[in-house]
Amino acid sequence: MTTAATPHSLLSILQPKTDQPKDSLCDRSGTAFGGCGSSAGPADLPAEVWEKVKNHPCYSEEAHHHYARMHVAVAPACNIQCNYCNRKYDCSNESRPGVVSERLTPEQAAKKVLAVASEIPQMTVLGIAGPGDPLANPEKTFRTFELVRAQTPDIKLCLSTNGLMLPDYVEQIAALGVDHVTVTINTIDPVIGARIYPWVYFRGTKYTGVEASRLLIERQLMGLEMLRERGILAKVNSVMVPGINDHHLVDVNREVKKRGAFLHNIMPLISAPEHGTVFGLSGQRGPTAQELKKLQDSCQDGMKMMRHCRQCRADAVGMLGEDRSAEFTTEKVMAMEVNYSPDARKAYQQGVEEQRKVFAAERDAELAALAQSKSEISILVAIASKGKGRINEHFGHAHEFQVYEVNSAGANFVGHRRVDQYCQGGSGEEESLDTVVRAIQDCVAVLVGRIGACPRKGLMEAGIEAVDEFALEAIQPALLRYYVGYCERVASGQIAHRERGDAAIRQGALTV
Ligand code: CLF
Ligand code: SF4
Repeated sequence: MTTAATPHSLLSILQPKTDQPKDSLCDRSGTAFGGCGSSAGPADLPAEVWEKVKNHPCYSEEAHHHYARMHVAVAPACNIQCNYCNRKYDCSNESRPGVVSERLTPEQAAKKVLAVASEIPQMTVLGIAGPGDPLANPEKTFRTFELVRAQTPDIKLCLSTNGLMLPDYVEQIAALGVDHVTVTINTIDPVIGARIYPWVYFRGTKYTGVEASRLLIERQLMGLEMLRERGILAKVNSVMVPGINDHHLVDVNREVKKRGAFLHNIMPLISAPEHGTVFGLSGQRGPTAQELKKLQDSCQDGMKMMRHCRQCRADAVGMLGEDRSAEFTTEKVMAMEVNYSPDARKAYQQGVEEQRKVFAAERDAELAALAQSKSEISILVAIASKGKGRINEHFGHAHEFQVYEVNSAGANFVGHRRVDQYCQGGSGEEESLDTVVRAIQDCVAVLVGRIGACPRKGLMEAGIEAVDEFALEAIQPALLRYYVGYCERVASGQIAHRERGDAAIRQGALTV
């Protein structure tokens, strides 16, 4: 289980500055906004790469505030076994454990893509990510891509695989115009692999132990190189399993970088007995929020790190962090009158691009002002947002909080924290507030669209300042302005800056 530090009381940090411990001065390991990570912008990337990532919600952190993806669950079979997976559920390489998706035929899937594209003009990417492994179901996967490519050419095609069969299908992937492939690589050491993968089924033979892992790793790394040779953007997902591959993932990062991976997504193991997985039943814990951040930080030198993954379900629809799949069940989709208009979609997306330019200009203005700051302080701040890059969610309605690290170099996305909604049936729940506090207790503040007096008081007692003065504003500029004000209050002695504790990544069963 995760460990949670005792929250500081905000009242207790309203102390004279002389109380400030020396080690509370932040490190400056956070990097400048826009210059690193998947928040990279057009100035940081070759033009052809920027074209591929600019509206892909997974390959660009900044794009994920504005664009949506959808998955179609056409691939039920799998050819390996992972110790964090229970076959009753979706592939845990990209889905949270405990989630079951509705299986579709390629024809049903193609109709669903058309329906979603008509209703959600910001949906730009179709991904196939399970519920098993897409390349263990090649006919269904490629037939779906063919149908979608023919009917909706403005939608990018994306694939996520364990990599075992990637070398065999890379030509077909390239021929279909799939621009983005994710390979889940948890280790490059077969001995470590034997603790994660009990078996691999390859060309009619079942391999076990170290031999199975060696085969899988060879095929994954070979597949990665083949993708690079064909100019296909590759992302690597790794599941961080404390005590098994956590330290080793730095080596994985180095090797996948060498082989041309564009982005590395280190995800936390989500493990609980109710998932019925080997790890869940053996008590294997997932990482804490700060353990995950520390590992991601140690890997980001020269490599783009994805930190905004939501470990979505194999039939997810909508912006990352929201799930609209219930609006697009097979029954509803088959009954829908579809009105797909590429021109209407294009016009909507042009509007989004205009908005992004405005936000970027506001952010740059705040960054220019911040450049005068000599502060060494670094803080984490949580955001309540329901999309479009704004602070526009009521505290009590939030299913998740987005966490940013802010220092004098800028504001960087650190990750999201899933929580129980505080307002359930119109009234606040004390237990839900506890889960929110556990999830964001490494933050000094939460910026919200609105918040009531009770949760504001509860947060303050936990040392977290609730701030609604930036309601509806763009996230990045607001964070920078909050930071400047925070440093001024510290400098004037109004508050003392202290190190916060760790925070918990939610482990229990998740259904959306
Ligand atoms: Fe889907 Fe994956 Fe493509 Fe994205 S998801 S196949 S790359 S379109 Fe994205 Fe979801 Fe994380 Fe996957 S947030 S689980 S990384
Ligand atoms: Fe499960 Fe995915 Fe691993 Fe297959 S690749 S065993 S579906 S987590």
